[in-house]
Amino acid sequence: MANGVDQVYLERLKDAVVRCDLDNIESLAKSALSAGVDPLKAIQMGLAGGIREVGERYGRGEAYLPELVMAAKVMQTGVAILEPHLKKGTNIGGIGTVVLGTVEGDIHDIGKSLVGTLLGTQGFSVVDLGVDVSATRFVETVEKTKPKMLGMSALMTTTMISMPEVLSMLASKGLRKNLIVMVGGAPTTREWGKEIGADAQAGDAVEALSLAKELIKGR
Ligand code: B1M
Repeated sequence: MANGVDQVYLERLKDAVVRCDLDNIESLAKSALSAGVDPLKAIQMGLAGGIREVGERYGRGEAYLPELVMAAKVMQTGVAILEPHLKKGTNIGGIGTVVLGTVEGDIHDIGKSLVGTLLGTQGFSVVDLGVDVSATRFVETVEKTKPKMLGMSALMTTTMISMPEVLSMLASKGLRKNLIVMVGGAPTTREWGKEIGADAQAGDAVEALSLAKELIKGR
């Protein structure tokens, strides 16, 4: 739950993304930190709320691509100020390696990067392959780095369909058995995760972190 001061900042951050206010986002994010707003809350409930709103407008044809690009830039600028202040755990890098990437044909990286950052602050060693990652590259990286978990992100209904391809390529190379596979991104669901044979699907970065910890503990 957000208190009154938090609520004011969360609204302002959200509003700054919706209005594409690149000039003031840095100072606003810094003021939110000085006022004691939790940086994760500021990202998830403030900035991300704004980008979702712009995305919905875009989906309804009420906003255009340049606005989407600009709003994403505002969000990324805010995230860059807030991220270094995310609370860190004590076991940095010690829990195990996670290979992470956005699937082929998809260049959305804000949510995936947030998942990576959060895992990184809480003890995972993260190999972030970036965006537009081919199935072959995912599989080769798993082969090389032997991670405990592979995480795939997709933001589009048209790109999430490459997730099962990665899973079957992993299986055919005998790499699936000891690997936890997590999928995520706005169009993915629990049902989708089950259908394609992933071990987990997470709706946001906080859930991704707790599921990853739980699954790794259970191995
Ligand atoms: Co794009 N875009 N976009 N876009 N964009 C969507 C996804 C869309 C739903 C907008 C809409 O129409 N309403 C739509 C997809 C429709 C579909 O499904 N087919 C869309 C489209 C169509 C496009 C283009 C095709 C537009 C065009 O060029 N005509 C194009 C695609 C290019 C490509 O990929 N090939 C495009 C481009 C862009 C921008 C570059 C402008 C920008 C991305 C900038 C960037 O990432 N660097 C952008 C943005 C910003 C969006 C929306 C508005 C917001 C995405 C975002 O950053 N959210 C998006 C609408 C939406 O999602 N509602 C939209 C904030 C972020 C914190 O949340 O990414 O959901 P999210 O991540 C969350 C969870 O999903 C979860 O945790 C994260 C943090 O809490 N999660 C995981 C994510 N990955 C996970 C992995 C896990 C676990 C959890 O485990 C591994």
